[in-house]
Amino acid sequence: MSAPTLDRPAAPDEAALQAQFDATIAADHRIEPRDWMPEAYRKGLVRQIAQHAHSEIIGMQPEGDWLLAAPSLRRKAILLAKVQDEAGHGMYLYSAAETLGADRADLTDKLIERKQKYSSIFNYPTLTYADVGVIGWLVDGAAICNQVPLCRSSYGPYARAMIRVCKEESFHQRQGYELLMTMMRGTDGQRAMVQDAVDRWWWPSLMMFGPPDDDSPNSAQSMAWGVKRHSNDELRQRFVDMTVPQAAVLGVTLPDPELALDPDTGRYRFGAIDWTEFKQVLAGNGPCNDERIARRRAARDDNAWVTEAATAYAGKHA
Ligand code: FAQ
Repeated sequence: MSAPTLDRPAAPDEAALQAQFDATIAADHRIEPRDWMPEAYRKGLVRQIAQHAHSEIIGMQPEGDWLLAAPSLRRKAILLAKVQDEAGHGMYLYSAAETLGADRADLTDKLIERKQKYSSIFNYPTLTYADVGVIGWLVDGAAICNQVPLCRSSYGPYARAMIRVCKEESFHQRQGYELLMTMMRGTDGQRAMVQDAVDRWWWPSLMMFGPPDDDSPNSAQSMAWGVKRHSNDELRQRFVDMTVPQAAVLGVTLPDPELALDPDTGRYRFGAIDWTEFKQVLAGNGPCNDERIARRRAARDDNAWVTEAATAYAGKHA
């Protein structure tokens, strides 16, 4: 440490800053943007928050495909509100990444150049309106399971963004379940549509929680820093335990013959997940990867003039 002068106290050295950071984490207090943080913590957060933000923005596409074909004005209004909410979630999350020094346009470029990921789940197509209900029930249900613990994440802006996001996701999950309930009270054809959608979305929903714990390179450090609070497998298990009784009430069969209650643990055992499919989707070879990225690229390029105009306007008023 350099000698203090009368004008300016010496900056604490890195070891002291690290000790202060460690103490904040150990006390389960929040790290805020103005606080010193290790570079690896900052980079890890940008990685996860950007992946999360991209997921919200790309996640508008599968359901957005049904906006013009919703079966009634009521369903259209609900879906429109939901898709708009996802855009809002993306914005809160990009703002949280900006507090870490990331640049929003740069993050979008990295998404489009496939240098950053978004959730595997959004690379599957929505073939019928039942898919809208199943996305609400299963995909938003999985997102809630994953994200409620993130409300206690060690990084303040991320944790606070998650509080509002989770409240909105909870509405999304309920609208999906209500839509499916309505369809299940309808015709045989509607019930078959719901079952078909459940068959297609169940396994990809389980993959949303990420690779198994013994193959998850980021989990240990992320949990030590209090960014993630539970492991991928623990959250996946919670989701299964929560969802199986809901499927029974709905009257659908989950497509896993090995799904059974373990009387010793009170939790549901389930079959093996196809991790080869997961890796293929992450590598860009899922059913809709190319389409999703192409549409995001077109949105960026076609609307560049809006960004330019808004930037010029803001510049004039600065
Ligand atoms: N898809 O070491 P881990 C939503 C990547 S939002 C794609 O276990 P980590 C709302 C992972 O990034 C859904 N990539 O990583 C909605 C890492 O790659 P990297 C998104 C995945 O970070 C609903 C590598 O694999 N939610 O649904 C996936 O500790 C309806 C190794 O993995 C969030 O992002 C995957 N499924 O744990 C919107 C929640 N899984 O970065 C519209 C916040 C893993 O090293 C409609 N994120 N990867 O290149 C998280 O909780 C964590 O980041 C995990 C992954 C759990 C996703």
